[in-house]
Amino acid sequence: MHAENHYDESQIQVLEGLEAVRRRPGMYIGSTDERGLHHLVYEIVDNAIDEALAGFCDDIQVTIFKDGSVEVRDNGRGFPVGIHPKMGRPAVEVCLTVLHAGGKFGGGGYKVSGGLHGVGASVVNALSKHLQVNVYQDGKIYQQEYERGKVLYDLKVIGQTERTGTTVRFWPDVKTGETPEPGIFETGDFDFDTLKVRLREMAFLNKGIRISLRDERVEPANERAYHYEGGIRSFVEHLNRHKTPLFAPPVYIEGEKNGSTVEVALQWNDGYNESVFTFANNIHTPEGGTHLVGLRTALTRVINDYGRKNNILKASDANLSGEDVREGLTAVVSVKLVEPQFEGQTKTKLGNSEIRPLVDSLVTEKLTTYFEEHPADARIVLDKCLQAARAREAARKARDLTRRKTALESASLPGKLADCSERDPAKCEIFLVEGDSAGGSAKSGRDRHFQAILPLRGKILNVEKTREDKVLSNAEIKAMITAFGAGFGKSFDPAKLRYHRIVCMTDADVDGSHIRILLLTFFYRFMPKLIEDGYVYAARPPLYKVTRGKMEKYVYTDDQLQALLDELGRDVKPNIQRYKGLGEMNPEQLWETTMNPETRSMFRVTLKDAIAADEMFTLLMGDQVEPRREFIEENCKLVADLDI
Ligand code: TTJ
Repeated sequence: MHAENHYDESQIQVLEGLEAVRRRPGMYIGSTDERGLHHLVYEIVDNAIDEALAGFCDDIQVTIFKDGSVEVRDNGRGFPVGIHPKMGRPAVEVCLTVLHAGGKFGGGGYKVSGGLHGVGASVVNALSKHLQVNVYQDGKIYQQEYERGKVLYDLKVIGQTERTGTTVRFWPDVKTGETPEPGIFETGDFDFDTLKVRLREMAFLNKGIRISLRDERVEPANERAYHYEGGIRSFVEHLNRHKTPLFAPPVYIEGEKNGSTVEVALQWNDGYNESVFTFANNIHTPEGGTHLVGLRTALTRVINDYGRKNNILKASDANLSGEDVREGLTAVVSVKLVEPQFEGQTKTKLGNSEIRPLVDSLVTEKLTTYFEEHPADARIVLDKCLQAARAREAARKARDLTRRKTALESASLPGKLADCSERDPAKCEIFLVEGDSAGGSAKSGRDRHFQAILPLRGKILNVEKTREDKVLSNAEIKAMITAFGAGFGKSFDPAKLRYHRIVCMTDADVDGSHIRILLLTFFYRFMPKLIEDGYVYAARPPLYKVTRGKMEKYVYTDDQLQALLDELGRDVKPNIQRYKGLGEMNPEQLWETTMNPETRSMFRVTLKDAIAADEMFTLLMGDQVEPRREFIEENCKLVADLDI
């Protein structure tokens, strides 16, 4: 009697808990858009990763099915099926129906708090219209199913098996427009590439685990498998794969203290960018934190000490700055700790203070040893840092010049700029137009009240292959910085932007898209917030004008053209004008097709995440010609990546 009451009560709590998840899904998985949907997969995979980190599983398979479901399968011990003493139900059922229950079975290990991971498998269950779990253990296959978090039947044995492991398959609850169950997610469309990138990252961060992804929605099925014995060493090699490293393989540093583990891999390349990615408990921490500070402090100290000791830095030389020693550095820091504290605006900054001295002392000791044992590598790195210091001094002078001009405000606006009269930045647009003739048409065609035109001459500088001082002395770059009015680099301030829409207006051909990429590369490296905060757009000029009698239509893609021709029928011959460039359009046409907010179509440029973006710009603009050519040839792919 007493036991029964207790059971009822806990069941009511369970249902209330999962109901809360369904009522406010955003609180648990961040959002109900594409991101939130993919989060369901990561949450389930995290459970399997924990079993792998405990040393009992080395294979995780993820499958996307035609019916919209995803399955995650591991070869661990199999989730416990015994009766949970407090809940009086099988442990696996408790894990899938009680909020935050997951960790309680693990006993030790790295539990994630904050961020969005680690909310528990029950959250996935609550947000799935159906979920099935299979446990392979002690020769038996156990199974249980749920509907929107509610148990459909008691855990049962459905067969025999030789293997052990856990398999979860779930069907996300997607909005259908039907009542009474309106659904949770705006979309149920899993993106293979998004999952691929994250699962590969997981394989890098957890060495030795094989993680595979299979997409059965296409025929033949699309498959990828990731398995890195080198862990984050392989990650750094991967990030540098289109660059020219100064030495190989990457330096690898590993250590442990009071149950926290630290791994660092680093390798310089001959480029100018810093690509340092930090993780805590497998969660990317783009806001940085104590692990990043520890690495930076150690790097600056070790390199300066080595330079002094070996007389590479002379007594009259100033110390190398942090920026100098990080020029061309690619590094990954991964820490795993028992109680991570996530801070910052997006809860992606590691706060644990004990981690800073731990990373600092490990890197100091191991990197010093590496330099002593590899003096030739040390020499190349120090020469690179010294060059960076000299270039930075030159850049500072160039920057001061640019700044002094910006201080003069409108008086120093570039001469080529045809500004608008409106003063409220939120209403203003600036079109960056390739070539003088298109610039001329745009100037006459625009609405001068809120649209400004900045014509850009010739090729835009490739900032990926140019040091900062040269970049800042380039006329087109200077014109953009002054016209935008918000500065650049660390002092970039979006609050000072003079236009809230910055529109790249280039020809609809390969050259045009190349120029657009050069512009985006400049924004990404010198004012990344411009892209992150959504100020950058790509105009979409038409490819053709089709006329027949009085009918006149602008066509933006080859598919559209085909559709229109089909619609018009075969026997009638319309007149098809192909636009080779913006310059061929008269001002009225340019206004109508590309600039008039009522009739134009344009893309906002977005970047999925920093690692993918960094890779993309390196690939597009870096030293290695072959991959870039391939990429530009597959141009539509670029549009898919960049434009939404
Ligand atoms: C817990 O401690 C006893 C042995 O099993 C440990 C455990 O949690 N194992 C475990 C959980 N392995 N795999 C999972 C798991 C895998 C998937 C795909 C989904 C979920 C919810 C859990």
